[in-house]
Amino acid sequence: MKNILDALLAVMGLLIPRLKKEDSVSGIKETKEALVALNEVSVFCAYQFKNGVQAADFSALYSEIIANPDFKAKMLAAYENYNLIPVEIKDLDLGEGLELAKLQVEYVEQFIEAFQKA
Ligand SMILES: [Ca+2]
Ligand SMILES: [Ca+2]
Repeated sequence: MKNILDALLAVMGLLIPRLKKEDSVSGIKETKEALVALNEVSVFCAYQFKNGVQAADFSALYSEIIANPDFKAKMLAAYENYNLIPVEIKDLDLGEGLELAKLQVEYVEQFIEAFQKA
């Protein structure tokens, strides 16, 4: 599985710069930050919800945001300028779309790991 993902990521990495349009005005910074935050929270919840969903899981998420500076920074980055996301999506070219897909593929392994660990 890991080899397939690595190969896929390598191909995407090669294609992305070739598919960017010159007239693309806005990048995908804000969209990427939001996607990262969504994935980080989802991976965290995948671990927490393993034994069913309890109220304590949400306070665990809160504690994680407070206690883990890296996690907190990702949440803050997602919140900052999130209102620009629709503009970025409207200006999305194929290369940028693929870049977002690549980011998502990079998380697949973490999700598999989260669901496998009992
Ligand atoms: Ca942001
Ligand atoms: Ca763009």
